[in-house]
Amino acid sequence: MGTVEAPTDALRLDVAPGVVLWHGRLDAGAQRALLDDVLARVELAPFYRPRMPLSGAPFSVEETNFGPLGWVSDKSGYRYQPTHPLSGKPWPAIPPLLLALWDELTQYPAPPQCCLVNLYRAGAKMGLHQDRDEGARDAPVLSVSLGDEALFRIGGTSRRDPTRGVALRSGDVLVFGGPARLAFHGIDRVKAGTSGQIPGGGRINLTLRRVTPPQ
Ligand code: MD3
Ligand code: FE
Repeated sequence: MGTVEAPTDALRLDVAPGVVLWHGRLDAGAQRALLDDVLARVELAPFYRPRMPLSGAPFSVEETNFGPLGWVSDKSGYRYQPTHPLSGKPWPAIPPLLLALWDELTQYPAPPQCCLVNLYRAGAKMGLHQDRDEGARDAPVLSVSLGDEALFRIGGTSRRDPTRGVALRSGDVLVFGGPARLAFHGIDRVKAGTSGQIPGGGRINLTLRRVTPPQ
């Protein structure tokens, strides 16, 4: 696996225990290359709109996945599955640049199995939640932001814990591990038109996860 471009001006910020923000980790060229790769793979696994378990209420975010296991949500619940819910086809592979970033920034001894791709068009947001559908809780989660700026919110492991807001810009990379792995988090809002990078507008977030324990 090759080394990922490391801009000398990338800034490591310790946002909270277990949360590291690599501000500006991908430079403009790397963002462009990753976005082109992501959009080519999305042709093979189009965005769809997930629905809430039980109620069937639609998400404001559209989603797809890359990798052996994709995270999906519909009326019957949340789960990981190897195929796209509409086409029934296997998800495309995870982009090599993201696999290299995972190795470099997490040092976890096994590759990620899921790259969840979230598309935020105008007005889309994601309520405060925990990611707890994964068996491999010792593995960190790594997220990459592309496109318009977002206001990310992170709290503690109880919904009542105080939260803080963090601006996420295109090229930023977040790693969540240890005490932050089960922290409540969400996206309050996306500032429309702040990047112009995503065709049709908005923001794309790529989240890498290990789903099952290695071996
Ligand atoms: C903190 N996505 O897909 S990424 C998600 O920007 C999700 O689309 C948001 O939350 C987005 O589940 C936030 C940052 C993130 C991802 C996973 C986490 C933060 C996390 C898991 C544990 C703790
Ligand atoms: Fe999440």
